[in-house]
Amino acid sequence: MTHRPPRILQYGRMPLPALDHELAAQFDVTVLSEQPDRAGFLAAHGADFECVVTSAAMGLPGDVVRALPRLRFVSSFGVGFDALDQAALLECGARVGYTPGVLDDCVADMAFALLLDAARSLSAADRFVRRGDWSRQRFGVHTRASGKRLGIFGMGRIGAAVARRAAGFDMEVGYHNRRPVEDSPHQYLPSLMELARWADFLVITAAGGDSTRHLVNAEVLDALGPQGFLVNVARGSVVDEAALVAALQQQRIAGAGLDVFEDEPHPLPALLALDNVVLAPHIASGTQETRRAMADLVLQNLHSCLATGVPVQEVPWSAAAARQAHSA
Ligand code: NAP
Ligand code: 8YV
Repeated sequence: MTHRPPRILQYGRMPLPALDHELAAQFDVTVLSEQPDRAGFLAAHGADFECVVTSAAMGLPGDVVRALPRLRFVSSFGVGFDALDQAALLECGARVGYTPGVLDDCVADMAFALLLDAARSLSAADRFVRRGDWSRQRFGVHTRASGKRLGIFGMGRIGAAVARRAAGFDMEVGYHNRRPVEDSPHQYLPSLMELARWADFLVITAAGGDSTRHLVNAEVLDALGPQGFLVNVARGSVVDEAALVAALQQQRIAGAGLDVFEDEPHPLPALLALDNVVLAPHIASGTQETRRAMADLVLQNLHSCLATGVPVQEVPWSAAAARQAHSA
């Protein structure tokens, strides 16, 4: 008897092409984004799928979840789950796996790359040399990063990795979360406003979603002040991007380094015209090593779900709902 591999609905192409190949080799995969009539396909075949693979960037909207009446497992490439429709997934009782931990170092490295670039105007210096301006004028002097105050908004896994790097730059670290972290050696600031007022560099590593939407607004940027720098490697939604553009244009803050934007892949056009901001296309986890580790965890979560019903790494609200259902 031939053994049929399990059917998987892949929401779109994965951020590591090797993972597309591995999924296709191990499962019977249909890529939803490649169906000419997505809604028609879901209406005709939605009931055939128990497993979905997606990514933090693509997410999983409620209309797709609701079109899959037998959905049991989701495996997402990434740690952010703000683009997965939590209500729809809880409603259908699917167990949701994700990839925390394995990307902390690379995302923290990127936070420091953006911080140093913004402070020392490295990207602007590169443009200056390439334009041939060096033989005509001086580049100017910029801002020291070592020994300054680093404010971390979101002292979770990635925030802690940023704090560890700060030690190498002799920086004093403060942070804000909704709750202080037990046994943290760093100073807790009870509000984001106080953290921004205290910090020279404000690095955002808090989760995205409704609870953090636009928390970094014009008032917080003014608290950071004209000598202060903002770095965002978390989610664009945490920052009011229009307010940030105004603060950068009016030099009410000194500069910014951004890996994430409110409407990806469309940063506000005004950002592109500014020399005091460094822009990256959501690549903080984008190294071969880290994307490989994320891909391995996507596969492990899938195999574990199929073998035991439970992913190796489960999104907190999915795990909490399963615990509750178990104890009821
Ligand atoms: P984590 O360990 O869960 O940390 C998230 C932190 O955010 C926690 O310290 C949490 O503390 C804080 N937080 C959440 N909601 C908050 C609120 N309303 N106010 C204040 N603090 C809040 O997550 P992680 O693994 O470090 O990842 C953090 C985020 O980075 C992810 O959610 C993802 O969006 C982003 N990310 C981006 C990239 C990229 O490529 N740019 C890569 C990976 C991750 P409390 O719960 O105590 O408030
Ligand atoms: C992903 C991310 O690479 O993990 C996350 O939350 O934002 C990044 O690591 C990106 O979302 C691709 O899915």
